[in-house]
Amino acid sequence: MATTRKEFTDFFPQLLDDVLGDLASFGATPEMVARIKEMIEYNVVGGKMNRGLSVVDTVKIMRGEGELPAEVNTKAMVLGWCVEWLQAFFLVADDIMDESPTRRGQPAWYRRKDVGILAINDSFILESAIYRLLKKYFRRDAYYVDLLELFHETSYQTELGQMVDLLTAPENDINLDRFSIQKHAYIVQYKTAYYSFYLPVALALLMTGTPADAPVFQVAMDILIPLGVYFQVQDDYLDCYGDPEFIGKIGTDIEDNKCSWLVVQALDRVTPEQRQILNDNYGRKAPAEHAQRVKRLYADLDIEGVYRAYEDKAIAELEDKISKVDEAAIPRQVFTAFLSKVAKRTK
Ligand code: DMA
Ligand code: MG
Ligand code: MG
Ligand code: MG
Repeated sequence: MATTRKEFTDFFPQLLDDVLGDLASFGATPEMVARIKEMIEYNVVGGKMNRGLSVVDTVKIMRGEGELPAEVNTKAMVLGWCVEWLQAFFLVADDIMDESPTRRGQPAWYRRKDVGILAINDSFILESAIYRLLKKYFRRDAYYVDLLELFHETSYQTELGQMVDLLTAPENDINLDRFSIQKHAYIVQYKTAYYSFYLPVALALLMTGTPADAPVFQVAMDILIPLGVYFQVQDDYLDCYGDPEFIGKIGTDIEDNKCSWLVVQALDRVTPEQRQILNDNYGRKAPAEHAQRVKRLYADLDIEGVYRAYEDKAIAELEDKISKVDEAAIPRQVFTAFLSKVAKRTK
């Protein structure tokens, strides 16, 4: 049975207590503890939790379903929440860098009057909490160092992806030549696919006793990276076409001059006149007419239709890849469970 959001959420207070309790040994005053508590609750909870749930579900599938023994369940929950903590770290920083007004239906953390630039340091604290939890629950396990390396390497991958994402989108310097399908592919693989898709499964593999150098990690990577790329293409699509009420965030990719999948596809199809329109309207923070003009151009090029065709093809290719996985190495269900959560998502 797949883990429910309630089971997963019910585990959170224990981990929050762990992180807050541990602050005493760092000389934290009650005021510091209260602030960190508020910061963690604001940023770590409230998402879809698919990444965290996937860790627990993958552990269940790897062990052959059934209820997990209490100790295994606890460890899987901790790793799942560590992925959610990592996500919170990236999102707090991402919203500052993208100047996003909202996240998960509330003001982005840095937008709060009592936070502002402190949000940068708060993102570091969110990251550090991961290593406090790993130490508490895993330091005696043979694979502790493998967990640490995996979190470190995945963070590095994400940071490199974020760097290219931002370098490709300078303010007040519009140059459509910077955008390309290859550039987009690098950005989404690095900024999203590793931490959102490969990490949860790799953690579950380590937890269930897979040696860190086993070939199955590459098998998982070969499916989860394309799945993650598809997921970020959806995110780019929803930035423009999603309902902000429903997705909990207001899109900023056009205004931010982002190398989004939509603009890359548009560039592949524009006439010279249409390219000029893009050139004159993309990447402008204000007035809103600029972004509106870009959206009209997307409509003229039927970018939504291009997206739907891409989506069908991506799903078919992933299903084909999954069908070829050797069940003896890793159950296909690890991947089908993931794909079914992501395919045709609207949030
Ligand atoms: C997301 O990129 C990547 C990370 C590492 C948070 P994004 O800015 O498109 O995400 P969102 O649309 O959620 O702001
Ligand atoms: Mg963003
Ligand atoms: Mg971003
Ligand atoms: Mg986005």
